[in-house]
Amino acid sequence: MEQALEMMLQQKFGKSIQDASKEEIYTALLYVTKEKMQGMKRNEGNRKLYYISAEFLIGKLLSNNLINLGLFEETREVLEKHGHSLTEIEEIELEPSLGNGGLGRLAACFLDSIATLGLEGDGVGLNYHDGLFLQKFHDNKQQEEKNPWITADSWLNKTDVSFEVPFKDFTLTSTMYDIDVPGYNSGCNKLHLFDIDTIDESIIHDGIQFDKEDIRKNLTLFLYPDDSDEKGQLLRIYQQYFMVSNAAQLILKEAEAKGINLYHLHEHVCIQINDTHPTMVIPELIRLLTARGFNIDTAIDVVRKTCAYTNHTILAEALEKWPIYYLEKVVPHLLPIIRELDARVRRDFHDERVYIIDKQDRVHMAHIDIHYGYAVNGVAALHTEILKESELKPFYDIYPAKFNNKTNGITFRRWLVHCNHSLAEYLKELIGPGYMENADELEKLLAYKDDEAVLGKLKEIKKNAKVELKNYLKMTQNVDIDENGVFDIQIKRLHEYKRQQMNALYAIYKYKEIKKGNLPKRPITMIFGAKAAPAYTIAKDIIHLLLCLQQLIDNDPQVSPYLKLVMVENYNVTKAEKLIPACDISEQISLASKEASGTGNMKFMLNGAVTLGTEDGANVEIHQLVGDENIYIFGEKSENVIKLYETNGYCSADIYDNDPMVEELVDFIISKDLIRIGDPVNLGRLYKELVSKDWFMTLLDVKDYIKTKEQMLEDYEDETAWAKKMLVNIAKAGFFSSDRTIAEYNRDIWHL
Ligand code: GL4
Repeated sequence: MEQALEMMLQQKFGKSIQDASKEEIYTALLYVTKEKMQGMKRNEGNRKLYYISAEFLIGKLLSNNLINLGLFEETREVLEKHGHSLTEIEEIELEPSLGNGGLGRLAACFLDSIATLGLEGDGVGLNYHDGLFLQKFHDNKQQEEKNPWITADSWLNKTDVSFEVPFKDFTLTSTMYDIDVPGYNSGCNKLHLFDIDTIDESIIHDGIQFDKEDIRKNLTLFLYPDDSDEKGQLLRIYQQYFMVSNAAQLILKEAEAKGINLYHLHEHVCIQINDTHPTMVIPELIRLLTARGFNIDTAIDVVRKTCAYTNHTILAEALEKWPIYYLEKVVPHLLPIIRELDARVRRDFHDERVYIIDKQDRVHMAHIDIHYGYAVNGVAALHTEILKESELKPFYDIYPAKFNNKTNGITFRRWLVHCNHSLAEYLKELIGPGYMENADELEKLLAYKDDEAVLGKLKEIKKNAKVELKNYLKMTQNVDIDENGVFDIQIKRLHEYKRQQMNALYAIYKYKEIKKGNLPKRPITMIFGAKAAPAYTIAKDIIHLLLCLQQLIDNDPQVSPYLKLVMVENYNVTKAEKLIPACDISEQISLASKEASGTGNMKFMLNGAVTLGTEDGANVEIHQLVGDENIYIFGEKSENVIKLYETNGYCSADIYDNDPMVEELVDFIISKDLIRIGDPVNLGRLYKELVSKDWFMTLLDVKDYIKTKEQMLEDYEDETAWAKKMLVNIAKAGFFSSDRTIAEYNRDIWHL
């Protein structure tokens, strides 16, 4: 590495390591790593997977690629020898903001594991120039700015692969960019990101506003552009079709290049449709096959044996339904096929709940996937059960064999080895390096459950991570936190079902307690990180509440020594990597039945945090693995929540009117203290939402939540008992390795 780096620095900048700047060292390392990856063998198999996804939240790549290439340690040492640290060098890299939340990060973890298991599987997505958006706080409110990440020297490799993508009124010519995906001790795959050459970032103004109709200039500017109006929704259809038409053309091109008889395509190709955004790949492939002479029956048959669908949510708003009239405006050539697919469903099943086109002339994308794919999976045991028993029950009744569960996972390369290097090293010392490839070996750690020295060392590692986070927050946001406090962290997209508002009510509770003189035994540091979708009003109101609380607490000398609330700006993968190792209490407090899985919960556990959560998503499986002793569960169970929805049995006003404690907490949102700091419109709207609607039942669980969190804080004071909980959580996290998840996908769905 030292030699390669020296040579690259000479070649690019005519400098030695001694004289080079951090930027130059980063650039040289980037190219050394890229060269190494180019020299790797490609994974190969009899059947190739194409994982199509609107999001790939890959994070910074330097360290991860070095880890997978087996060059991480050596590079660290080389840099240290010359007075640099890899962490510092990596600061130079811009994080590609190609994802929104868990779904996009999952796709990135999957690419890592697919490559690591030596499976031939590429990702296919879009090359958004300005990503999701960059979050700034101003006047205690979220503001959105563009988030450019593509620089002259980047991980993207421009290819000469290009396709013509036909729309109603024009055709676009694509360019394919590739990012290498090296497996850990294994071969290499690729992430293909499609783009067009005519994108024009200069059309962006006032934050993230732009002309939504100028498709040639805007197509790949942003991930999830605002779709609160028709133009925005049409743009999303343009994006989706552009993504899948390129994917389909690439798949056929590669198959033909390999000499595959397209009538046997399914034997050599498998397409994973990640949520409904890539659904149009089904009619598009049928279209392309019929254009190559297939009759429609055969085309449908081959496509059905090629495509599989993952459902990631039961929230209605995320299950896409496009008006036919929109599709007609953008991709009229797909409509005869979609109508044919619907006609076949109507012929075979006399149940309008499973039709593709509904009475209001909307196309249900998930219904296309379920009828015309060969597998449907949920992402955690509870989620899959809910799909089978309620959300998708009519489909499960028709196709029981298609449904299966694949509990999500995370790559330990990024979420342990990279983000918590000292913990990873210590585990290696204790139980050997085997856990890095066989995560179940983490269970060996249980042998040290009563070993004081080991427990002490785990505490020490946690403390160091807290100090690092403290320094990072000081540097980036100029906030001061106390490493001796309990770190209580909720980081995830801002959504009402995730109930950051419930955690805010806890902050209000604690604030009031401290004012009354009931002081906590040690400072409590509550940390939040979350972006709200630009058009999601209540989510932005919740951010406003959190920022106002942060200011209120900071400015109150009676409270601030005991309570701190920090809202991390522009939460992203890089920040998650700093926050997760430092966490004591992992907040996973969604309304039971609503969080399909969650993956942050897994990352926290692996890094020795203890979960405070509802019986929801993968929390259920975490609970089963660690046992009652090592997790804090509260709140209404999912069956009851589902019943409440079915019977309209929940009324937040009843709770508010009859429970003085709840009333007091909620009223504080519109108290003089907060209105003085914040905007009465935002705070008033949120207050009203909670007392008159509360669709995600915050008030139902808030008291149990506060009680359970108080218990947790008390238990934290028994340091040895707490360290044991940390140890058990780490030891039991092996199940959540995405290597396990991907091995299951391959065993049950992909058969690569
Ligand atoms: C999500 C779920 O909300 C989340 O629970 C899950 O972990 C993730 C990956 O399966 O998928 N669904 C959508 S939509 N976005 C998500 O993050």
